[in-house]
Amino acid sequence: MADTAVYLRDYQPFAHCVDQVELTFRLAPNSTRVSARLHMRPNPAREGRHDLRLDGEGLRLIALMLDGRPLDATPDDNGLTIPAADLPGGPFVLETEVEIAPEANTALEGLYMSNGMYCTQCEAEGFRKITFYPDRPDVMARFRVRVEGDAPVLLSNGNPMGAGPGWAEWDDPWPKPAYLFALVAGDLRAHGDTYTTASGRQVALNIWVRPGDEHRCQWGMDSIKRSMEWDERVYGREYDLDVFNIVAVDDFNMGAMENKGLNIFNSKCVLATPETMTDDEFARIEGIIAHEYFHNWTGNRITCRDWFQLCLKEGLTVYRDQQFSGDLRGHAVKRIEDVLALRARQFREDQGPLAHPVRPDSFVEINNFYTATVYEKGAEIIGMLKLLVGDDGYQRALDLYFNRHDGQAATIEDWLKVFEDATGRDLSQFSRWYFEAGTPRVKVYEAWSPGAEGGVYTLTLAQENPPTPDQPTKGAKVIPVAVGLLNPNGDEVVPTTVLELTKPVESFRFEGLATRPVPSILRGFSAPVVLEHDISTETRAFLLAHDTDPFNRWEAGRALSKEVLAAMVAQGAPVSRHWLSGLARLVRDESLDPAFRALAMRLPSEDDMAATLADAGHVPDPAAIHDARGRMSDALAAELAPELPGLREAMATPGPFSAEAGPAGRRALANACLALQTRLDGGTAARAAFDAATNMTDRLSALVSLLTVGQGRSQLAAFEHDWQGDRLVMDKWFSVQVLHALPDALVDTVNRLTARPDFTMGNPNRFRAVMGALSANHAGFHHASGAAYRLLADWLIRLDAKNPQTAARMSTAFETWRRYDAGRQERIRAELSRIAQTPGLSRDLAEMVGRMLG
Ligand code: 0A1
Ligand code: ZN
Repeated sequence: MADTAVYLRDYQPFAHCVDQVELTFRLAPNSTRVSARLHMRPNPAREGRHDLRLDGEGLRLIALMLDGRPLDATPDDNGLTIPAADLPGGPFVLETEVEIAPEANTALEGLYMSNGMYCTQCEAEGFRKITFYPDRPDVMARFRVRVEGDAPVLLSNGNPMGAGPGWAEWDDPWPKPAYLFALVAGDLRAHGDTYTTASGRQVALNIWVRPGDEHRCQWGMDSIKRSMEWDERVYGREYDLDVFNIVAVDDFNMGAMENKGLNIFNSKCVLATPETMTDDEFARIEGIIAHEYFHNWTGNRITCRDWFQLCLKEGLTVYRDQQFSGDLRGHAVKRIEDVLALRARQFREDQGPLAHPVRPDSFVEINNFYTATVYEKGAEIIGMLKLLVGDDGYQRALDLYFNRHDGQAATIEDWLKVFEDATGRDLSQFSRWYFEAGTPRVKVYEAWSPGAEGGVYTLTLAQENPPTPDQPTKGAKVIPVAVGLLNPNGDEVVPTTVLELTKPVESFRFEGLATRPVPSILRGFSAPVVLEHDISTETRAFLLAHDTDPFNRWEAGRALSKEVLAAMVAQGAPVSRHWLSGLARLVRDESLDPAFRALAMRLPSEDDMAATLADAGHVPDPAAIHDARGRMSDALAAELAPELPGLREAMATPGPFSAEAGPAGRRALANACLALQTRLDGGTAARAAFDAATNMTDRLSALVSLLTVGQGRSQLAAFEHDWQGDRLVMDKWFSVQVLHALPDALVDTVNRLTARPDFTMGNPNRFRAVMGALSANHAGFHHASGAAYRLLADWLIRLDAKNPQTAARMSTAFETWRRYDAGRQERIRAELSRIAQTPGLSRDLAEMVGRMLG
């Protein structure tokens, strides 16, 4: 399919303004009628008279009227044009009536049905599948919505204006773009509460769920209230409607959506009880609820001028949700988790064929740009800005942003300008972070000259900005490098200082030092770069033992683990004693947060190791990585063997379950110990733990510990027996079997699971549970036979015909293909080509595969 790209440089304001939208929905699964009255006028920002172009896809036009008179116009595949000659020079009312079929909508964009319930997903361009409309974020209008249908609950954005049997009306006083429109109708039950804002506004809070799920809403409700309180306290932002509704939907392409006053959530991202969800999931739910809630200001009140500016709302909102979770759950552990995710997803993207700038300048399908780069690197850029301008500067800039741009559709240039105006800083060089793709590399050189007055330590930093698709050369970036210096006893002699690297190479002097210091560089991961610092294993072990910056302490252990693993894979080296004793000491250190100790015990993933080896010029061998990683775990288990049972006991969390960070961290450490114990005791402890577990965290950990050593059949059966009626829990059951299948057994495992009647492509969660795990099982996916590549490609082709968005997202499993040996590369290339040649392939998947093939 020869789809053309959209370019940022072609942006023009829309030729008309929409002041008010009145929508009426008459719901029916196969023939929903949507009537729209658009109150419009020419846009004074565009001179002259212009045709009116409305977007519209898959709509059956029934009636079209202009100022009460029928109008004759024929839609094309993408919309409807009303010639300028047919329009009056001033304000006018355009009325349309269309018919759509939500039940036939398997793409889950626009209005669709999930388990008998109507729901919508309009971001990015789904509203055009509901009615003819200028479906672009810079067209902001007030919406009034009437919903008619036989469902007991009928919801839309804004405040309720009235309801009766079979109808409800909603009014949203805040102008918004169409992508924030939402409608939900179904047999739903509310878990309700209220919140009083700082200025005394009473807000009704509801989480709407299917009957029977009411008891799974308490954590979500607590998370809403925490988010509201935090945004008032930290950013001075209050909620601005009488109601805040969240709806849990089973079939949803993404995590959740920030529709004004009516957030729609994938049920997996909001419903939780201790019996059904793990601690990690509780934390994730809290973070996603915060994220969607925070969008009310950063996304809804101030939205994006066009989709190239997506990071304006997403990067900032991710940054805010990370701050929130850090405040609630501890900053050190949160930062480590965020950096792990950044490296696993964003670095992987930024260093491969799908690399793109945080603010791209062209796209074929915007849904393909909801990426780790736009979201997570977008958030990192904000963290860097805050470091550079300081906490006060950041606060002044944000206050100015909200004052200046409230009610507007803004750009990255607007965003940078508020920082310039609030702080006086020139950000033109810094802006490269938004416009240039790729992960910068920073090399470190050290020099030491002793002297009678104290020695001088010089740190030289050199940056390199590697080429990425369409961007062969780049300028130097502004890189904040947070540095601290330790003396050989481990005392901090220079506290954390932010060095600003702005040139290709720059030196920084530290004077008056008694002894040669040990540097701790890039503290807190102050910039999203690859740090290249040749230091000895002893120095890494020293930092692991002494660094006063918790992030860098963890980072030292991580770097050490990778070095050891790389040597084991590439040179057949034995497990290093340095690593073993350093890590064991940290695990035993009771002064440290258990969550931190658990994170330190987590070995680099196989994918991460493949990336590391490829980066060092080796061709990664997935089977060898898998084996070496197993041997490393065995060695750690042997090292800690005598202490494991005691450690687990010490980490017990008696009393009622709590998903807060403290008890969750203790469970994480106890379960990390159980995983090691299982490698030694033939599964005795894990079987007992599985039987004794009273929450999903402990139960699933015990099951995974067993699966990892090739056991757990009867536990899988018990798990299935207990949870077969629960879709969200069964997703875990599907997923863990695939994720932990032995490499040779992976394809058979997937085939066995997909043959079950409860495997369905229609539910993205279930599809991802299996196919996401297929590609995450590194050694199995990259099995030399290529069978797993073929299997995934087959399923992506099948899914694409129904749900292009999710198929395209999941195709990123192949993005690292150039890392591997010629045989594997050839096999993956063949699968990508086969996908590309599939007749009728979606624009979504075609774009992704085209970019990966390069
Ligand atoms: N804005 C949402 C993410 C989102 C994007 C697209 C979707 O469907 C195509 C759904 C959700 C967020 O950042 O949470
Ligand atoms: Zn978002």
